Amino acid sequence: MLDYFDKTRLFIDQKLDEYLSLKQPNLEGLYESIQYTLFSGGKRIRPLFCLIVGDLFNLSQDRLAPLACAIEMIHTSSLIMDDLPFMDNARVRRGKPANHLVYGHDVASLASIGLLMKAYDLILHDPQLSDDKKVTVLSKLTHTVGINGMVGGQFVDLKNAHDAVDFSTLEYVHIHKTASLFITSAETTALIGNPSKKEINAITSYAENFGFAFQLMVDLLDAHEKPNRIPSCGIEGSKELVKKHSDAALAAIDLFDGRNKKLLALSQLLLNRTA
Ligand code: GRG
Repeated sequence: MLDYFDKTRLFIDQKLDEYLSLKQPNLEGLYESIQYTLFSGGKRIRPLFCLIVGDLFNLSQDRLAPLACAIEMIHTSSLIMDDLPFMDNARVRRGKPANHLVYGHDVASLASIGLLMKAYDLILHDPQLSDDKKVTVLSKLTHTVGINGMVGGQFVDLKNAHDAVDFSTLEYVHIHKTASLFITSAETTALIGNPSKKEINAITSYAENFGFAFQLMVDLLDAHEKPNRIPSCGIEGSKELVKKHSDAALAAIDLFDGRNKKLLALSQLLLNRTA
């Protein structure tokens, strides 16, 4: 299974490289900044998620490449913006200096917006998607990034950055900032495969629970730096919550019995991480 993940990551990297190769010499510095964060060792979970869900609906990796890469571009765009001094003010991302410390705040901001727009552009120009599907996918993506999605989640997170937050605020932040992009990765992919109502509900429930558990895990791993992001139930309570939501995620995909091994493996891989 690890072999499958590695090969699929390689495929995603090749496609990202293809979609974002420099074509105009005067934009060299902008492309460098984009590529710096896009190829700095991200785990590629969201595009992997797309391709694995696509497998359930017999959608080939080639067919899903634009969507999978668009979602990784949105994710990368959000990381570059999140690290800026007026946001999370992070100096390090994936063990390397944050984008703005290498390329400046001006270029990093443009790289973030450029990547976001490139994501939408990829979907708009995907020759394998019908116009109807393009509208469905784009409306889900724009909603996910927008005020009632990642932007809203980030806003609530920033405004409570120095306080211990109650559980419903934490839940709002986790669902909007993090789980929403997982949910949309899974839902948009499934929608391309014309799922039944039961199938789409199962996929959504998996992604929602997985995304929530994933952010709780990230916060547990970061507990020494950001202790106020641990729910009031404490470290042990938080670990139980991770277990509860990962169990719920796995239960949701029982429906795909026999075909859900990759989704099971992906959750195990991520929820058992120690770094
Ligand atoms: C410009 C798209 C966009 C959004 C604006 C800045 C912002 C609003 C939202 C920030 C959202 C954010 C940074 C969420 C954190 C999500 C998260 C858990 C990131 C880490 O994900 P991994 O572990 O990262 O998948 P890698 O490094 O593997 O790619």
